[in-house]
Amino acid sequence: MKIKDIKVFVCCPGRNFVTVKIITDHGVFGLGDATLNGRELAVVAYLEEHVIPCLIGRDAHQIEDIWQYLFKGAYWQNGAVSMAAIGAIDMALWDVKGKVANLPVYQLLGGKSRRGITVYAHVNGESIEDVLNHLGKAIKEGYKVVRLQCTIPGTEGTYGTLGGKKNYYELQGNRPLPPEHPWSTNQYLNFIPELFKRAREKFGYDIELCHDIHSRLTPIEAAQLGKMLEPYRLKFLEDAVTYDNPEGYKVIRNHTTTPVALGEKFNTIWDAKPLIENQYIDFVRTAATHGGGITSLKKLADFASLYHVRLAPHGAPDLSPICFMAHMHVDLWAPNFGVQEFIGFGTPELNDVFSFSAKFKDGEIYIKDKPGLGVDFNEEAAKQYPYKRSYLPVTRLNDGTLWNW
Ligand code: GCO
Ligand code: MG
Repeated sequence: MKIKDIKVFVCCPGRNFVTVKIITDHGVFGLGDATLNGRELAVVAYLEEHVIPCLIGRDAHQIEDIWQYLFKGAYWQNGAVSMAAIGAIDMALWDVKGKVANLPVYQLLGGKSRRGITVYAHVNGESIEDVLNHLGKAIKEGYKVVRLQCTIPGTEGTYGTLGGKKNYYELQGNRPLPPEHPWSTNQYLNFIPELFKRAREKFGYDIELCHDIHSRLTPIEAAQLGKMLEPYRLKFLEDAVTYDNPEGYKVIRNHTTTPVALGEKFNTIWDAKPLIENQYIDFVRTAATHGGGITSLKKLADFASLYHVRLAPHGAPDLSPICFMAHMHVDLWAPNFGVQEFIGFGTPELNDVFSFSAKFKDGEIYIKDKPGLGVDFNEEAAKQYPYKRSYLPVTRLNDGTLWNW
């Protein structure tokens, strides 16, 4: 079964997505997500100019060889742009294989290890009261794990909060240049323990809680925060510091028993390797799109399992439903799955372009057994939502120094 054609679509049903469609000479097609938030067209060029011409005529069944060919064969390895391109091709090939085998992808990985996929919801607000109200609603809806983010008083545009935006804190569109947000570590460290204290006072310890620092702290500051949060027993603290220096995570580990999650920006298993083998982290958050596809996640899961590290795949809205469904299959299979980030099933615009069958019940997601990934892409609908150049924000300290957003 040969690869006959590969198409790349860019659309913006609320935010930008890059979608890859691999068409085989048997008529079967597969879909992949190549979205790299704020740098979408770089991946399109990488695919169209450098990847697709090499793949036409190749055997669509040789997923592993194609992965190696695109990774090792390029000489220039790693990097978010190239790995998003490889991730999309890889997902699309697993989709094709599943359709040909007439089996859902999780069956090809080894079958189900669990009944449903436990997810964590985003709960955010402009004040502690606001967050607690939303947390109460999330618990009523059935969530068992929730991530809490709150505006730090005086710090407009705090990561993870709405700050006047209607739907989602990172909602894109018509941003001619990156917006800039202020940041004060001191105010943040003064405030966050109170948020979790109040959440525990009001809702007790049955609900599992997480928090995303979004790489705003230094290792010793993150260690301090982890220690201050110990009485509130978090499921994990996410992205405490940037991951470029794994030793930073050693500092955190040496000072606190608050569990740590990392990896939404990992592009390869080698990014994760020192953090996992030194047991500096508890959850690895690599996404199929940014980490080179299902083939990569399969290896990462097996490697992580040797060190009691569990998967908590990235599930932000800048990953398309194709990546979401790829995660559903990996999560169903992986013996060391932990929890899946989940931001809901999407807006009407999104569901106009992408369709998939999944339902939420009692904190878990269940997918319908369909051959392949079980997701569809409506090319005609996508044309109604043309690409809009857009950026993630940047952060500056009060004195103007550029900081990690
Ligand atoms: C998360 C992430 C996202 C990222 C986004 C960047 O935990 O879901 O941190 O919110 O900021 O994916 O494009
Ligand atoms: Mg995050």
